[in-house]
Amino acid sequence: MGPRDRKPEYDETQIQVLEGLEAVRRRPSMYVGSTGPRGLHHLVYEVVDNSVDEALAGACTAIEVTIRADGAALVRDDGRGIPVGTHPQTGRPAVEVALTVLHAGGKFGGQGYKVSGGLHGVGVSVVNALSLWLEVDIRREGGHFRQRYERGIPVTEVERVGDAEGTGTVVAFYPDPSIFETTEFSAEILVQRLRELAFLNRGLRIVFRDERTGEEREFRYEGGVVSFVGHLNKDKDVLHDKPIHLEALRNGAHVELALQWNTGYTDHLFSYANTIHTTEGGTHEEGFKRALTRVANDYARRTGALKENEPNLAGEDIREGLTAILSVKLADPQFEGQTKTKLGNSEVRSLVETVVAEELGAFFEENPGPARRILEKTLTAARAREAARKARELTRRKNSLELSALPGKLADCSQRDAENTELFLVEGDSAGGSAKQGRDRTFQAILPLRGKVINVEKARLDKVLANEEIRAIITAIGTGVGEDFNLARARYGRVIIMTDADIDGAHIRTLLLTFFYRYMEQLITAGRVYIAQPPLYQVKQGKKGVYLYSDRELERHLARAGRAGVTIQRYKGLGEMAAEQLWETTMNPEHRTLLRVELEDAILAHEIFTILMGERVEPRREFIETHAKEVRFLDTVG
Ligand code: 0RA
Repeated sequence: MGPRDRKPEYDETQIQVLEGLEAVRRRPSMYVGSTGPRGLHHLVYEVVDNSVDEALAGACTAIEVTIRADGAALVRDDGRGIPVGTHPQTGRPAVEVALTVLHAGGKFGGQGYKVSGGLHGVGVSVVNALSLWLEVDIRREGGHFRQRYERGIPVTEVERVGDAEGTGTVVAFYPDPSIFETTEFSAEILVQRLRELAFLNRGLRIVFRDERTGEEREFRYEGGVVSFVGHLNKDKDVLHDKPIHLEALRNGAHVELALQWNTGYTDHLFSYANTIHTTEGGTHEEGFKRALTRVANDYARRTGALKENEPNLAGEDIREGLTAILSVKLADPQFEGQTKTKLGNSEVRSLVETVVAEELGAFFEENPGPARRILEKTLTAARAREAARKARELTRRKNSLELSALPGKLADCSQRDAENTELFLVEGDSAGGSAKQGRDRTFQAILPLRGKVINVEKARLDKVLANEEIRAIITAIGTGVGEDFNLARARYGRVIIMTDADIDGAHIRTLLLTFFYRYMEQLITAGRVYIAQPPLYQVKQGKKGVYLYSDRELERHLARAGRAGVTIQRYKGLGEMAAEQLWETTMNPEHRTLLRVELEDAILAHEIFTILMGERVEPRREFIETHAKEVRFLDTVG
């Protein structure tokens, strides 16, 4: 029965379908997170996840993702093909049900590692509802079938357009511009996620093609998470050549872990549940950390590296310089937390702990060389931590003495409400002076930075905490750092980095961002770190003056206004601006633009900071040459 044979207004399933699609279109953020770039790219991930499911079921070997020249996205796989036969409950072709009924999902009652919660697994029907058009192309049962939809509604039947050999699915779609702020896909964002998926699904071939530019990439990692760790450590000096790998399938759950220590001072544990990056951690991380701490302490005691009267090694010491990927796949993951990226299944904690303790214990026994080097590093870290503890106590506000402990150069605000207040970290004394004069002192605090900000990528905790500028920042913000970090203690709602628009300013900004990323990551993920945007130019024409924030704005302005009688002032530094100007252009919430620092893509951020601030010079030069002006992990906030 085709749509023309039906009376749509009386057809209950059809009405339900329209209502369902309408609900998605009315509140898209509920389904894909946002209508910004994040939500846009989520559409592609949603389709790709279905193809990955086919791969996990052993039915698919390759996935192709293409951004077509017209800007549409296309995902092709060689899986079994979405079924086209009649779906008994609705009397409609199964593929149409999958694409129009919310939560019908790809699989009808199939098992496997189904993703639930979070934003993933909302179903291809959501992608369909949010697309201007979508075309699905299926090869199955010897036939080639096709159907087209517009804004989620079928505009053709499922048509058999020919014969076909083999099986597979192609989904092509163009996001609805009336829903999304932008419909331009970013090759870089897609590549990042596709590579991650290839790492997390060992052996799976994922091809990316950007027909707008001709770029083509292929990802396939026979080493899976081991390759992933190798990739993350590629610009680091490592303590043992091969990442440690362990894997187990127990109680229907799959646990896989790769870990490798490097000579650095920070730890990088990236955990996943059903290939979703669990940035808020959860039970799998807890189980892993417990096991690692236990195994290392047992080993240190047994070998006599730790005497009976000495206290246990702390988890953070053991994890110093560790890069690890922990991936669990389970049937019914519970995602919790603010951003639904915290794994909640309690059975996973002991499962991971048991598996890791057994296998890692065996590794330590069988590989005394690496074990000894890791242990030595841990002991050094423990000593440094003891030294740092003292430094840190000075920077932690605890009691009624807190005010006297605040840095002397901090010009605090009068309000003490941590929601609406702002801390400006300002480069240089003269800009600091202007900012102090220009600010609204009720809610804006100024901390001028005059000394050198330490590069935290190259220094251990004790050194970092001994740095005067870092200490002032930590004390002013009030949250503590690392394991002690507590967002509830933040003294300000926003921390705003305000540096000059030159190379030195960019350098200080990167140093500060590296510090926040490595020591106060949650401040960033909570969306509380910003970058001020001072104007680059003031253009005057007669009595009228305007501020312009980029070369592009300047060009546009001059094209419109003409050049007659125009004077252009270029600001070299914040210090050149009068207090009133700084307030009007950069600090006044009514007029300013702030960039919010986003760290959604932790892997990309890790790579950028390692390259920008790490030991190796060559990758840094290459990076700067190819990405001279971009600050790619930043998103604009009006
Ligand atoms: C339902 C059932 C089966 C496969 C799929 C859906 C399927 C969905 C998508 C979405 C993108 N690519 C896909 N490939 C397959 C299993 C069908 C069977 O058992 O033959």
